[in-house]
Amino acid sequence: MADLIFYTNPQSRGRIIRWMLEEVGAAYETEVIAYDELKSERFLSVNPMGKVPALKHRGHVVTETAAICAYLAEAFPDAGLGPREDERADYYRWLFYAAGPLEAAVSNRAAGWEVPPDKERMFGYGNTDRVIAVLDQLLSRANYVCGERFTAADIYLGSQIMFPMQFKMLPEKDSFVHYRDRLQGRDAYKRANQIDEELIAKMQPAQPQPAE
Ligand SMILES: N[C@@H](CCC(=O)N[C@@H](CS)C(=O)NCC(=O)O)C(=O)O
Repeated sequence: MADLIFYTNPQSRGRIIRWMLEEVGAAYETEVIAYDELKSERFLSVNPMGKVPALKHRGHVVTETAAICAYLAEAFPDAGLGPREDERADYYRWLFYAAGPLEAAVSNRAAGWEVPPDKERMFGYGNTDRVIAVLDQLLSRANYVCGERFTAADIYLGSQIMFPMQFKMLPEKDSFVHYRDRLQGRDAYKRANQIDEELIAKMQPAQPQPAE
């Protein structure tokens, strides 16, 4: 059994972890979990939330996509994806911003719900437009979360921008588009994408062939 077991579905946030794993470069085994198997007893024993992605490393389970990214960056320091000392503030700040305020704001908006103005104080993200404006400020001042160096925080934050933008759930601000283009040019991103696209193709039912 491999040291690293990656539980995923290629049509899920597992794509973020595939990208992270490809950046890390360590050997890993993939277990594809179909959506109708997520609440099976077998998978619930890995993640009681019945959600993917999940990772098992030397017998220890990590769930939550942002936590898995941070964990892998720390477990494989030679990949250089964790923060240097002077990058820690930005790294943690924006990693948690993406997993908390950004994700909640984008998914609530996609579900057609906005925080009523008189309740903004109660919600960690307050107001969706402000969340987006702050992100725009961040990405207008530097190429990456920690300045000029790519880190695991870009894998997570970048994915939380790229996916919603693809589905028109986030506006195509110039700073987001330039950031997306920088990230999508990475070899590990392309490799990860290809692996998941191939898995999706295999999962599709075979199409009837035209008669000769
Ligand atoms: N907070 C979790 C969310 C994971 C999540 O919602 N995964 C979705 C796929 S993108 C899932 O497994 N949905 C299936 C279900 O809830 O039954 C994370 O960041 O990893």
